[in-house]
Amino acid sequence: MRGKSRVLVAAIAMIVSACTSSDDSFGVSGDGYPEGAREVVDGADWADAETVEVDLAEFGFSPETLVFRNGQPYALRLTNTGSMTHRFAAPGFFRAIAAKSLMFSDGEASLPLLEAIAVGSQDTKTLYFVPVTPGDYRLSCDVPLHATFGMVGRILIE
Ligand SMILES: [Cu+2]
Repeated sequence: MRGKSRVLVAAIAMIVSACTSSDDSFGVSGDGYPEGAREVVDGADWADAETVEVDLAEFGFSPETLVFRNGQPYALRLTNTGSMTHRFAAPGFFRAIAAKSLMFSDGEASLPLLEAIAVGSQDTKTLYFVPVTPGDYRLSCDVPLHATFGMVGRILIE
C-alpha cells in the first residue's frame, strides 16, 4: 500500500510538471537577484519596449551576441527553429535584469527569477525585462553536450 501511494505521488508529480510551463529553471529569491525588481518593472514604459528576436536551433543561438541598453524595456522573443528542445541558460544575465514576465503559449510567469528558459521545437517564449546591471554575461544551452557542439553566446548590458 505504501509503495503504491509512492508511485502515485510520483505519477502526479510528473503530470503536474507536464502541465506547467515547464522545464524552465528558476532560482530562489535573495540568491543574487536584484532587489526592487517590481519597482523597476512597474516604473518602465512598456509601450516603448524594444523587441529582440533570437533563434535557437542545432546547435547555436542566432545572433550569438546580444546587446542591451541598461534601463531600456525589452521583449526578448526566443524561437526554437530546430527539432530538439533547447535552453537559453544565462544565470548571470538573469540576475542582472528586472524580469516582468515570461510569456509562453498557454500562460505566463510573473516576476520570474530565472536560471534557464526551455524552448521546445517550433515553440516561442517571450521574456519582458529591463536590464539593471551592466556587464558581460555568458549564454549557453545547458542541454547535455549542446554547448560542446557550439551552442554558446554572449550577452552584453551597456
Ligand atoms: Cu540546445
